[in-house]
Amino acid sequence: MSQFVAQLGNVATAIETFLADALSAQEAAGAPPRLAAALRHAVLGGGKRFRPFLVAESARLFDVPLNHALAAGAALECIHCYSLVHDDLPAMDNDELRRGRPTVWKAYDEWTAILVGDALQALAFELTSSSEFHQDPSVRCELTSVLAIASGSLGMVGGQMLDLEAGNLGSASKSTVEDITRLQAMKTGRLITAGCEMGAIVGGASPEARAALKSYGEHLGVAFQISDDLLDAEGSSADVGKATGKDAAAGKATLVGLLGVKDARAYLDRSIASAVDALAQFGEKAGPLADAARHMGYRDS
Ligand code: GRG
Repeated sequence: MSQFVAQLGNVATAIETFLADALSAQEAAGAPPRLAAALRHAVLGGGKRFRPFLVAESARLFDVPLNHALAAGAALECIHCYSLVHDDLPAMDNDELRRGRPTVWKAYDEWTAILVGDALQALAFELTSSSEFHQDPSVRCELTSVLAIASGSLGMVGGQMLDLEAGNLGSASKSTVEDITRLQAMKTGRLITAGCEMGAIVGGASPEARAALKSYGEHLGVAFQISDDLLDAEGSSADVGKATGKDAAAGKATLVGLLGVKDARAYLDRSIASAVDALAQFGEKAGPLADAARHMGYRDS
């Protein structure tokens, strides 16, 4: 088993418990039961927890134990889960299957799914700003700021806007490689990069070390997205746990669609190599992060 797969499993177990506890605390404090149940459906029992892994492994480079990186990792996972719940809505991607189960709007209804996303976004910032998890106020402030910027108009939401705009207004067919890389860097890449930076913040990294992790995250984000597009083009729905073949059917602009599978794979390989190079200063300690980048070359879910 690669260092990446082993460590991803450790982080996933710890994050599952952390998130379950956070939701239980809200339930005990009186959160409405229907919302609480839908939140559990959205957040627990699925997901690779790849973004919390990035937070934990980036922080571990500075000798931060896993427990101390969980709140930041869980906050990032809350933003990610909210984005999936909203993306699956009929008004957006209109998906009925996510993580091998019915999407939240399908299992409940649309208004509940909208409120689940809203509640998860609020929970994310409750976690980054809580003194229970980080004593240093400047760490809380920086975590909150990095996550907010990566999530908003200049990051994930902005990228989603460009994507839906191109699809709904029919301009996707005119997209260039530059358009697609910018859109994907915002929609998917910014949260991945934020995970690496949040680990650096929790670890009190030097500006140089933080910049190296940011660069790693940017290349990894590109690799992640191309591998996701390849899975959509080539993977089976049962393996991937969500509908596949949707990009082509929806006429969505992707690098795989524009460059073809062979050139997209070459782009993927270059991104993986650049991600691994960016970790040079951390030596063997960055083994699981380097493995994570290499894993993008042979992802099956
Ligand atoms: C609704 C504001 C808003 C944004 C949505 C994330 C996103 C933006 C859309 C999802 C569309 C999509 C499939 C993007 C590809 C990259 C991606 C986020 C894949 C899913 O992430 P994984 O593979 O999923 O980490 P798990 O289930 O393991 O957490």
